[in-house]
Amino acid sequence: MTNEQIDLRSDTITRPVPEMRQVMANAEVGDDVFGDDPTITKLEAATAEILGKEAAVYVPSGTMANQLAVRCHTQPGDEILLDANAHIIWYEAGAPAALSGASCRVIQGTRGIFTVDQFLEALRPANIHMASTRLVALENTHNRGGGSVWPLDQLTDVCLAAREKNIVSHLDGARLWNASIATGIPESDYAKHADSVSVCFSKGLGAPVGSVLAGSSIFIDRARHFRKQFGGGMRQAGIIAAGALYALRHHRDRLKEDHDNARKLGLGLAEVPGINIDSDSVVTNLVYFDVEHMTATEMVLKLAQSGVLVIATGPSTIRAVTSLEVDSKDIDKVISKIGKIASEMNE
Ligand code: TLP
Repeated sequence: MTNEQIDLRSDTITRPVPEMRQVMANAEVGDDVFGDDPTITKLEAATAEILGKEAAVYVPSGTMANQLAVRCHTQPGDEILLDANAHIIWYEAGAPAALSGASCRVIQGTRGIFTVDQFLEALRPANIHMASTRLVALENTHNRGGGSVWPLDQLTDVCLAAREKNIVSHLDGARLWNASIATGIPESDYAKHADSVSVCFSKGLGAPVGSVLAGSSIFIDRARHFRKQFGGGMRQAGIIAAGALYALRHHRDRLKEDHDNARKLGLGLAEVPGINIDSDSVVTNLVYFDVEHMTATEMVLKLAQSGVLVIATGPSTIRAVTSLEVDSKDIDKVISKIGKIASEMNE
């Protein structure tokens, strides 16, 4: 990656800042499979506290955190209910079926968010022919929903209705930090009625590796067993956990900058002929827009030639993600480069 490039492919591209690298280099470590890594223990405790949960376990990725939740909450043959655009369905390589023998049934939410009525309507009657719905999974913020944020009441209603129906709930909070910064609602309020919650340090928070899964102590003990089974037991991983701990302490508040930059990009793109975007829909750090007169892939290639990296998420849809790797001046450049390409296509 050259310095001239502006990388908006994801917030996963964020690299550790010098202070973070310093604390990583100096981290106290031990064998975490034996429970001996003090830095990991500290990270797990700090994260559990922020989320208001009894316990937490550090894992290599958001995917593993979600899939441990699926594995712990379901038996082979069980069914998971989730929004049709959920990360668990789109980007986790078919893991519920492969690793847990669980099937997914989708609810057509709006920007990734569904109502308690939609949830209740999706429930199956008790009948020997049917799969048992065991788990409902929610995502906040919602990635393919455009970084949308669940209204707290709506999320709470779904979790409580699920509990009443003897269905457990999991919150994919890879970007829960962004939801909290956008609304001022603490992470623990979003997590309160979910049986488990996963959060990532390697996205907007800027740590190089890692996620945490949190829940009750009994649930986390089970998750530790399956983490080992999935090959996610790490040894002196305090080195990377130190980066996550640094991110937790120092990088949450600065997510507001990413949101401001995303909003600026959304507003700027709304003025570009040939680009379709509802700029009001940009509420966190993810910006989705549609191109006219060309395919998304063509736009992605032309932008890459001009030093701007984004990804196509549909035939005419593009995602751009702001992070600590880009600043407000970069956003001006991106708007003008997209404007130039779009106007050449309109000619
Ligand atoms: N999302 C990545 C890609 O996988 C698409 C990205 O660039 O946005 N939950 C949500 C909501 C996510 O957005 C992601 C990562 C994950 C889970 C998985 O995290 P990792 O990549 O650490 O397995």
